[in-house]
Amino acid sequence: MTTEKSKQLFEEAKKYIPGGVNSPVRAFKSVGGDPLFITHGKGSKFYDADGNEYIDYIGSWGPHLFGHNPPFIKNALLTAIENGTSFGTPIELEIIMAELIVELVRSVEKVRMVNSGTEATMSALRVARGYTGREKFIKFEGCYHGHADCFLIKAGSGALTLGVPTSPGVTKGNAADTLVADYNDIDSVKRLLEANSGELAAVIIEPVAGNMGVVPANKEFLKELRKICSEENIVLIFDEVMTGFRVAAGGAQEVLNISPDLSTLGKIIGGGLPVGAFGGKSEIMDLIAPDGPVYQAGTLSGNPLAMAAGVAALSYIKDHPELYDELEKKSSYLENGFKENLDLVGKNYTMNRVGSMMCMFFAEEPVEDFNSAFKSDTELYGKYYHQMLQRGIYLAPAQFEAMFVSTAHSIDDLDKTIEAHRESLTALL
Ligand code: KE4
Repeated sequence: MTTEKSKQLFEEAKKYIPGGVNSPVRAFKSVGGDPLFITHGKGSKFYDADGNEYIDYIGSWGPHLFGHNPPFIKNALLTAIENGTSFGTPIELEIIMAELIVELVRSVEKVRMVNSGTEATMSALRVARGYTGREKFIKFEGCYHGHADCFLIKAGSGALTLGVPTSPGVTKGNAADTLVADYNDIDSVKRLLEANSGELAAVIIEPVAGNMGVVPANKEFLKELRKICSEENIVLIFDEVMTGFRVAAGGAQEVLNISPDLSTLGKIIGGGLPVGAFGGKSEIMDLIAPDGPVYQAGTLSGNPLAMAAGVAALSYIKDHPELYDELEKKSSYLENGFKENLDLVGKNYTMNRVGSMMCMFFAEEPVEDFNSAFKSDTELYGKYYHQMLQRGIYLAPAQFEAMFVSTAHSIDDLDKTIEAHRESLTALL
């Protein structure tokens, strides 16, 4: 299998684009080799510039719950484009989108559309600060909430993969208001609370962490976190950019039966187009301009094309709640196939899965927080990655990410993936 065309394109890209990519985690830095340039996707598969076919498990890092280019999203876009691309005015589709989010995500009473997950989390934190009049907030080591300065402190995903969890360029002043606790460790939260009494505006957390690999939050831990935030009038923000509409129609908060004060959303709600959103209690959201003093804005927020794709995606979810049963069956099938392979090669690598987001860690201890995730053998992951790629399986090019199963993945795809997994481990170990 040649990837010569991708190599040529990558050399060309590096002349004009930092690192040759528009998002670092795509660059294959942690797994080695050159990234593949993809030309098109259909269903569970996409194809590189040399014509190689891959069963795709990144799904654009989460958006493709239904696989690549599902007809109902493509047709919605083709219809919308006939009317133009953007007006910078209110459009009816924004109302339909907001109604769908309010209907499907139990804690959201009002919602503002933005253009990325980063915009969603930075805006949610700003309104939490405006609402409480406080400045400090708590995040958790290994969680990733996008690349706003205040979140690039001990962050996950690409920041962790590239070894810069705390990025240069983030000022001391900014970092001073970011307090970092340990995931699944309520005592670490209580210590920060005690040391910063009355100064905390918010706690932001991925209710299922997907940016240090997949690490589910312990339900008791989250319930205690909810209790503390309610008692201390701290705004609890669930960052559901990845988990929203992924682990359930109502996100992780539906599965956990815990309601945050604010939720941030992205990925799936754009149907593959750039969309983010933040929403929650009206008493908080009503503080946002133009009715309230907390400023937040966006030229292309609520863009007609993005809304058309997002409304198509969320309408499909609303009309087909059974899709989550299908995803659970397929994801469990894949997980069990991987576990059988691990038994075959005599390895007890940790498999974490929540619904259709899953991760195999090259670590034989349980992975419940950043420190245990960080013990993974990332060098071995890199070798495994290329073994799978050579067999036509495209995983996240980094250990500290998630793999996603879509409704488009067939049992035949899963069987091929399980076989490639078995062959790859056998070749490596
Ligand atoms: P974006 O700004 O990349 O749209 O969203 C940031 C974000 C916020 N919150 C969570 C929980 C997220 O997972 C993300 C983005 N996820 C990564 C994948 N781990 C995006 C991939 C990338 O950086 O290219």
